[in-house]
Amino acid sequence: IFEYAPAPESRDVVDIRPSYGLFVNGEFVDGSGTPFKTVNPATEETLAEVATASSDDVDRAVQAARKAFGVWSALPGAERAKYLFRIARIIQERARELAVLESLDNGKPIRESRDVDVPLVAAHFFYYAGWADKLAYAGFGEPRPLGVAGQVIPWNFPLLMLAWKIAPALACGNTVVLKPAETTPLTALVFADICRQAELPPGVVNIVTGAGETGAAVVGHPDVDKVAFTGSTEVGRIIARAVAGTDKKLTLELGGKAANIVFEDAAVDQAVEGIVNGIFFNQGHVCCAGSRLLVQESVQEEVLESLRRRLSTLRLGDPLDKNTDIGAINSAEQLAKIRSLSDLGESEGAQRWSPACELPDKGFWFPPTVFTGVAQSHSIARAEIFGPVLSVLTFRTPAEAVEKANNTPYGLSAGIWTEKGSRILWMADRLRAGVVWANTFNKFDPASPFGGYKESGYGREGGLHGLEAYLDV
Ligand code: TXE
Repeated sequence: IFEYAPAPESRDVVDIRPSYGLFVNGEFVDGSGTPFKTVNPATEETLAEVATASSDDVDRAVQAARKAFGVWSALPGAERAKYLFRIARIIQERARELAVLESLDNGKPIRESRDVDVPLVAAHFFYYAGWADKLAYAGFGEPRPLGVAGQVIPWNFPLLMLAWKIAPALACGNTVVLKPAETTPLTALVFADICRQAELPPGVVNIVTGAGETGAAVVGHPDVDKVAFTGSTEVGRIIARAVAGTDKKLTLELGGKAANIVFEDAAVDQAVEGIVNGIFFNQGHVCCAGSRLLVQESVQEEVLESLRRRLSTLRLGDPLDKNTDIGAINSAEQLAKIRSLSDLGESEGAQRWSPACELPDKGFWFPPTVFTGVAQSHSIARAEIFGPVLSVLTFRTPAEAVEKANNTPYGLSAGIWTEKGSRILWMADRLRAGVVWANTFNKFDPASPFGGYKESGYGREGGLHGLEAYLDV
């Protein structure tokens, strides 16, 4: 499963067309809304013009999915599995193209899109292909697909979020209308081409591009049976309201403000790697990012000193350079949000530090940033910044660590660094988070369920639990 494509050297491996249409009923078609531009956030150059789906276009996509549902849901699971395996293999074959395009449209380092995103995308299709013919043995009684799934995804892991949503939906026999984020639509459209290449029956997967209005049209369409959303808590609330009082099923995966908790007995070098990976992976555009470091007071100085040294070795720059650790911020809007929350952190009294690092003239960039002297009441300890910004707090006892870690409206993930196994279990029992990592962070596996407590949403994606969202029992 984890066969990597050779390292991509340049953007020559992708053939970006000047304009892209919607993917409806197995074909690329024009949209009736005003097209929008998608830009490379590292250079601000326009990559392509992309169609906007109006509510009529969304209606056509939903009708295509409805029609395809009859055929797709009637196929034996083993037949659906063949398509999913085929899609997974084509993703591997086209891995270089997908990784380069993902880095161009999103700004993430190629090392991440090549070694993390794209292999995980293929792994999710392999994993759910394996379930397609075993649902009846998995404790679901007589499992029945729900119908048409309307799925709206964000820009931080464009292809991976698509895989999390489409792979389980198809394995269970549902059909899909998916809307990618407006700043990162391109890999979803290449995925549409992969569906064609795999000869997936027309209408089983439909991709409608556009902004929030297009997403609202998908969510609000009366013939959509299930809504799955990943994105901001604000939009999650709007969607929950739109779905309330209908018979649609809903899963939400929203924001986070995870605590990464380092005890005095932790292996410091390993913990520092985990802190760096926790908040600087993907420029911190990660819903489960370890954005709050809780470090035990007795080792605070040692950990911070080692963290500063490590951060001074990170390389920020061209996402397509294989040596780059930190790429571009996805959009001007996101950069403005990161800047304003960081400025607020400073004005509220926390101390700001970044390693010496030159930012390119063009594009959207923000240096890795660490705030110390952060109090729980500070905005940077509460709000999801969704950028490369770490807020450091301290604790003395395990009980205080639990209390501080849980002092957030979110509950998506948490990390624990300690050599004591009993402490890991004690902490994991008390942390109100859907995922708790021990001596690692941001580790994903298609067999593991992922999802939040509290304002981080509800429902699980991944693993056996990820199937529940797409089945009636
Ligand atoms: O998210 P939005 P944005 C958080 C993060 C970030 C903030 C804003 O803190 O800074 O949200 O990001 C579609 N009906 N996360 O503005 O708006 C939209 O087109 C239906 C956390 O990008 O929630 C896009 O496809 N759909 C997060 C998707 O929703 C609507 C990932 C997400 O966009 C809609 C991203 C509407 N009314 C941001 N309005 C995570 N949990 O990983 C917008 N959309």
